[in-house]
Amino acid sequence: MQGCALNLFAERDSMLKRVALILASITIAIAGISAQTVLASSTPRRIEITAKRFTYDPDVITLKQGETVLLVLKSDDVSHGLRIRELGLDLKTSKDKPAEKLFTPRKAGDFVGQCSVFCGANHANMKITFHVAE
Ligand SMILES: [Cu+2]
Repeated sequence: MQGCALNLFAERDSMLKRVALILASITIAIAGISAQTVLASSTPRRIEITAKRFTYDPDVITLKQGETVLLVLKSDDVSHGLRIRELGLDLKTSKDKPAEKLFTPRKAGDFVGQCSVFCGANHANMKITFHVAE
Protein backbone atom coordinates (compact mmCIF):
# COMPACT_ATOMS: atom_id res chain seq x y z
CA MET A 1 0.00 0.00 0.00
CA GLN A 2 2.74 2.39 0.91
CA GLY A 3 4.68 1.35 -2.22
CA CYS A 4 1.64 2.11 -4.38
CA ALA A 5 1.28 5.61 -2.91
CA LEU A 6 4.96 6.31 -3.50
CA ASN A 7 4.57 5.13 -7.07
CA LEU A 8 1.63 7.46 -7.64
CA PHE A 9 3.61 10.32 -6.15
CA ALA A 10 6.57 9.55 -8.41
CA GLU A 11 4.30 9.43 -11.46
CA ARG A 12 2.71 12.76 -10.58
CA ASP A 13 6.14 14.22 -10.00
CA SER A 14 7.39 13.14 -13.43
CA MET A 15 4.25 14.49 -15.08
CA LEU A 16 4.76 17.85 -13.36
CA LYS A 17 8.33 17.87 -14.63
CA ARG A 18 7.13 17.17 -18.16
CA VAL A 19 4.56 19.98 -17.97
CA ALA A 20 7.22 22.33 -16.65
CA LEU A 21 9.53 21.33 -19.50
CA ILE A 22 6.81 21.96 -22.11
CA LEU A 23 5.98 25.35 -20.57
CA ALA A 24 9.65 26.27 -20.56
CA SER A 25 9.98 25.30 -24.24
CA ILE A 26 6.93 27.39 -25.16
CA THR A 27 8.31 30.37 -23.24
CA ILE A 28 11.66 30.07 -25.02
CA ALA A 29 9.95 29.78 -28.40
CA ILE A 30 7.82 32.88 -27.76
CA ALA A 31 10.84 34.82 -26.51
CA GLY A 32 12.71 33.80 -29.67
CA ILE A 33 9.90 34.97 -31.94
CA SER A 34 9.55 38.33 -30.21
CA ALA A 35 13.32 38.84 -30.27
CA GLN A 36 13.24 38.21 -34.01
CA THR A 37 10.37 40.67 -34.45
CA VAL A 38 12.22 43.36 -32.52
CA LEU A 39 15.39 42.70 -34.54
CA ALA A 40 13.49 42.82 -37.83
CA SER A 41 11.76 46.09 -36.99
CA SER A 42 14.89 47.75 -35.62
CA THR A 43 17.11 46.96 -38.60
CA PRO A 44 15.42 48.25 -41.74
CA ARG A 45 16.65 47.16 -45.14
CA ARG A 46 19.54 49.38 -46.24
CA ILE A 47 19.38 50.72 -49.76
CA GLU A 48 22.46 52.41 -51.14
CA ILE A 49 22.19 54.68 -54.13
CA THR A 50 25.24 56.20 -55.76
CA ALA A 51 24.76 59.47 -57.61
CA LYS A 52 27.19 60.49 -60.32
CA ARG A 53 26.80 63.04 -63.13
CA PHE A 54 24.08 62.40 -64.46
CA THR A 55 22.79 59.05 -63.25
CA TYR A 56 21.85 57.09 -60.16
CA ASP A 57 23.04 53.58 -59.55
CA PRO A 58 20.72 51.75 -59.28
CA ASP A 59 18.20 53.89 -61.14
CA VAL A 60 15.18 51.75 -60.24
CA ILE A 61 14.41 50.96 -56.61
CA THR A 62 11.66 48.57 -55.58
CA LEU A 63 10.01 49.23 -52.23
CA LYS A 64 6.95 48.02 -50.41
CA GLN A 65 4.26 50.42 -49.24
CA GLY A 66 4.56 50.87 -45.47
CA GLU A 67 7.99 49.20 -45.22
CA THR A 68 10.61 51.42 -43.63
CA VAL A 69 14.00 51.32 -45.34
CA LEU A 70 17.24 53.13 -44.71
CA LEU A 71 18.12 55.14 -47.80
CA VAL A 72 21.79 55.97 -48.20
CA LEU A 73 22.64 58.43 -50.95
CA LYS A 74 26.31 58.73 -51.90
CA SER A 75 28.05 60.80 -54.50
CA ASP A 76 30.97 59.78 -56.65
CA ASP A 77 31.71 63.30 -57.83
CA VAL A 78 29.91 66.57 -57.00
CA SER A 79 26.92 67.41 -54.79
CA HIS A 80 23.63 65.82 -55.79
CA GLY A 81 20.13 65.51 -54.45
CA LEU A 82 17.23 63.14 -54.78
CA ARG A 83 13.75 64.55 -54.59
CA ILE A 84 10.38 62.86 -55.01
CA ARG A 85 7.74 65.41 -54.10
CA GLU A 86 4.82 62.94 -54.14
CA LEU A 87 6.54 60.83 -51.48
CA GLY A 88 7.85 63.75 -49.44
CA LEU A 89 11.46 62.73 -50.03
CA ASP A 90 14.39 65.10 -50.41
CA LEU A 91 17.97 64.00 -49.82
CA LYS A 92 21.13 65.94 -50.46
CA THR A 93 24.64 64.58 -50.58
CA SER A 94 28.15 65.73 -51.31
CA LYS A 95 31.20 63.67 -52.22
CA ASP A 96 32.41 62.91 -48.71
CA LYS A 97 29.12 63.15 -46.94
CA PRO A 98 26.59 60.40 -47.66
CA ALA A 99 23.01 61.23 -46.72
CA GLU A 100 21.11 58.69 -44.67
CA LYS A 101 17.40 58.73 -44.08
CA LEU A 102 14.78 56.33 -42.77
CA PHE A 103 12.02 56.36 -45.32
CA THR A 104 8.56 54.78 -45.38
CA PRO A 105 6.64 55.08 -48.66
CA ARG A 106 2.96 55.68 -47.90
CA LYS A 107 1.68 55.43 -51.49
CA ALA A 108 1.97 52.64 -54.03
CA GLY A 109 2.90 53.26 -57.66
CA ASP A 110 5.83 54.39 -59.79
CA PHE A 111 7.41 57.66 -58.76
CA VAL A 112 10.09 59.49 -60.67
CA GLY A 113 12.69 61.25 -58.58
CA GLN A 114 15.07 63.88 -59.77
CA CYS A 115 18.33 65.45 -58.72
CA SER A 116 17.59 68.53 -56.62
CA VAL A 117 21.06 70.08 -56.58
CA PHE A 118 22.31 71.67 -59.80
CA CYS A 119 25.20 69.47 -60.90
CA GLY A 120 25.89 70.39 -64.52
CA ALA A 121 24.60 70.41 -68.09
CA ASN A 122 22.46 67.27 -67.85
CA HIS A 123 21.20 67.84 -64.31
CA ALA A 124 17.56 68.08 -65.42
CA ASN A 125 17.75 64.58 -66.91
CA MET A 126 19.17 62.94 -63.81
CA LYS A 127 16.32 60.66 -62.81
CA ILE A 128 15.50 57.65 -60.68
CA THR A 129 12.35 55.56 -60.38
CA PHE A 130 10.92 54.33 -57.10
CA HIS A 131 8.60 51.43 -57.68
CA VAL A 132 6.42 51.09 -54.62
CA ALA A 133 4.47 47.83 -54.48
CA GLU A 134 1.24 47.51 -52.49
CU1 LIG B 1 21.89 67.57 -60.24
